[in-house]
Amino acid sequence: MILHDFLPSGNGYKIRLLCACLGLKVTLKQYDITKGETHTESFLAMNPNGKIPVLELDDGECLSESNAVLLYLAEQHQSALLPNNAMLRAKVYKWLFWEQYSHEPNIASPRFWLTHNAMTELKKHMLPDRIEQGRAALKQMEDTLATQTYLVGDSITLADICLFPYTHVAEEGGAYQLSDYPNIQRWIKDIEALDWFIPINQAHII
Ligand SMILES: N[C@@H](CCC(=O)N[C@@H](CS)C(=O)NCC(=O)O)C(=O)O
Repeated sequence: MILHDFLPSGNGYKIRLLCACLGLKVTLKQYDITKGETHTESFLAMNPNGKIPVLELDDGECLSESNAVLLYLAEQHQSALLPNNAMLRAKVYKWLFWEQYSHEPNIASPRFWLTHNAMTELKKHMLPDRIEQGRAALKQMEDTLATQTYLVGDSITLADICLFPYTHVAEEGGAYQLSDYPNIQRWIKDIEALDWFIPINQAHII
């Protein structure tokens, strides 16, 4: 498999983490999204949305949307990261959908604007509201992690693989302080201690 990716991307890192956890061999092909490298004709043929990550399977089929890729790989490998129990599975879905609407736009986007010189007047105007919503999102994770080890109970699931990437770098850009969220800090340390863990800037997976 080939993962079309950009190393600082949390969306790409979700898939790299899952491949590391499942022991899946994947080759990274990197694109500089700051130079528009995902808007070429050949890239748009893989993902008309012009965004990494895209997972290219061995038969040439391409799948985009990080959380769809997580679900596909976990199902293919019948991983316990996607529980069989219908309610637990639905709770995993809940966090994946929540991430795309309530977490990623408020935590990942400001990080990118602030660290990649991508601030515009419009984004400056949007920033305070995004930060307020980002703090509310982190508070929801903080409260959940006060009573359980992981986001869906006491075993790691896809919900944690999905939420870890942008949460652990939330401070980059200066919009958030993780010291305000001690349960999240404990959860980050627990995930970093897992034997298959790889850091966000590691291009070689297994
Ligand atoms: N909802 C998508 C978001 C993907 C996304 O935002 N990708 C960004 C990098 S993290 C990108 O490729 N941006 C380049 C562009 O929009 O030109 C997912 O979860 O995969």
